[in-house]
Amino acid sequence: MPSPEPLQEIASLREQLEAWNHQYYVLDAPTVPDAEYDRCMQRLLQLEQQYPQAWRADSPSQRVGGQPLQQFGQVTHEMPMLSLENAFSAEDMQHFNRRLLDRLGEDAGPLEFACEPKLDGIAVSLLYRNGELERGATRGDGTTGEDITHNVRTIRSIPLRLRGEHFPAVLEVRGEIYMPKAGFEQLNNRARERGEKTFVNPRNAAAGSLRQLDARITAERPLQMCCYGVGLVEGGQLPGRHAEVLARLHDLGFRINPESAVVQGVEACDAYFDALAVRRNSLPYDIDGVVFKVNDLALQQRLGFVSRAPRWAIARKFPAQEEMTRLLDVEFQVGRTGAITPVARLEPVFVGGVTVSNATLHNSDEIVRLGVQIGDTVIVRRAGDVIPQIVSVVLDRRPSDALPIEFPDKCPVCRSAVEREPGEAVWRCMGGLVCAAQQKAAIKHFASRRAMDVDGLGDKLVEQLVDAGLVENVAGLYALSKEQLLALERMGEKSADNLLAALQHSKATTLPRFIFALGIREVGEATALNLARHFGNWPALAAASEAQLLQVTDVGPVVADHLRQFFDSEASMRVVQSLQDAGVHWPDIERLPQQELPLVDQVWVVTGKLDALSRDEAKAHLQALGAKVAGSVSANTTCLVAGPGAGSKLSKATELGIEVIDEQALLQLLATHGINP
Ligand code: 9MJ
Repeated sequence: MPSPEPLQEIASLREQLEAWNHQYYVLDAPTVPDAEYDRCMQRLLQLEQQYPQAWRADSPSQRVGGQPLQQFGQVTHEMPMLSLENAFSAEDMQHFNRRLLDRLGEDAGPLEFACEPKLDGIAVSLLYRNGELERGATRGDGTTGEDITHNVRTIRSIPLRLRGEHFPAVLEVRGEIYMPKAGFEQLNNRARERGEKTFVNPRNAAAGSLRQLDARITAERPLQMCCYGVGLVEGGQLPGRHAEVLARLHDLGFRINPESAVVQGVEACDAYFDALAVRRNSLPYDIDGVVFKVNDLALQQRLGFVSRAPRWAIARKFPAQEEMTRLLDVEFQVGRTGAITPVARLEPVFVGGVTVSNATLHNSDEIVRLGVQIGDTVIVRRAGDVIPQIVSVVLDRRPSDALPIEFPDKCPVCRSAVEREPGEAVWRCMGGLVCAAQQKAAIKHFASRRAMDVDGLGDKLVEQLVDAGLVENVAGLYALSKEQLLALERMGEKSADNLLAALQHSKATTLPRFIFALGIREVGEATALNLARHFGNWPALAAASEAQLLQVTDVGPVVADHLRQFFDSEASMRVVQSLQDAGVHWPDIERLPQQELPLVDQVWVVTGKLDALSRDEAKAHLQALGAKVAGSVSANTTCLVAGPGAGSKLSKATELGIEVIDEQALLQLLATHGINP
């Protein structure tokens, strides 16, 4: 028999590790560094190996997954797991409310509702007996599901033992297992790096991860569970309102959705729905609607069920973000830098709140990865303002006359050769400024608001000018005459005058705008600003060696190379000279060598949703002050800017004791350095 000390140590390590798990995965408030957690876990594993008689299924060491199963067992739910009726409009919600009041009597109104984001994951049931997790099961058909106990044990936000002492002897907790968006992206990035198959969306990734016979695989997947109700309850009492039950579940160690709210009356449900719809895409997980539940459990009992759904709940759905449609054709667009992008022409389909008839296919690798052909039925996704994407092909709907997509071996616009640099996914037209597509794109960029800001020079007009042979490059704009303009279709006297005035006006610019307007590859607004501040004037920049360019914040070997190529190109320099000859001018600016920038040597991270700035803008401003902006939080991070919806980066920063500021504080900091976005 082992002496009591190691057994005591095992018990206290288990308790400590579970407490940390709970803080980290349920409360989002880690208290110890990862290294300390890892040391304790190693110690526990070592002791458990030494004293196998101390083995327990609910030890935190078991969360890594045990021996693979041969197959899943079946579970018959003690109480059926119901589905939800759907609503698609405020009108449907009114009908729902009407039905409730018809059953309960007018004086029951206005009813109190619990509102919860409807997570798009896998519904599961967890059965706890005497506080211990005994069984986890999928919803399946509502009556029978699959036994996934071995997999749910690996999910850190699921307690293996209930917390506290007061809980029903038998408690079935229900909720949704899902994969947060960030974890999904990371998982797919890793799969892509290894040349493995990627998951279509977070829901499929969650389902695939749960359906593993080998729980060691599940253990490595970033799964979460959020609870939204109970099933079987025996030998104990729970509170009388749904929201109170959820609060109780939280006390017992479960994660519940922090967005949940209680409101009075159906109009307040609509307001909750509208507010969440706005924030939908900035939440760290996918939701497909809002679930509204009559909060009073006694009223729920009176309302009962219809067929397979409760009368007391409804799921109001957001417009779908994925729809099926047909791929009619693929066109190849040539961008400013010659990059050739395949664009899918689709049978118009209503998705994500708008009618979509184009989607990007990114590059030739993406076409291969999707295995898509012209004529295929495809699934199109449009989430928020992101450009629509094709996520997958419905292969069993492929028509017999489907055509493989052939990537062009010549530029579709100027017939120049196309090339792809080793390691790059993009093919480029080598025609440079000979290519009308590149000419047009370069001029559109030059004239755009954040570059030279030529008012009234829209995309259509640029196309007309290039097609009419009036302008070949940006310098040509300043040589345009009123007569030439008047000869264009739909160009009146007044518009011609306005355009000439706008061109004249644009000549007085700033050095950062001018650098940005040139459209040098990989030189965005932030880099242009850094270059301007570093060199102070154009001749110094144009003469800078690669080594000098590398001194500039945000400039790495690739950008330095693009810059040198631009300055070494006679054609490019001729254009710059003609612009200056035409009167384009800017004041030199005060040189701010890198060493003197206020945030030099600092590493910043930006996460969550910002209001006044986009994350990219915040990043650009920080870089302009000399900071490096990183994608993840580490011990080197100086400060984290966290907006609402910040997730794991915020936890990590808190854990590491790194300074965290909100957007307001960032704006103040920028203002003190003269940046007022
Ligand atoms: C989801 N999917 O988030 C329910 N759900 O309640 C929430 N699903 C549900 N509640 C009863 N928040 C049946 C399903």
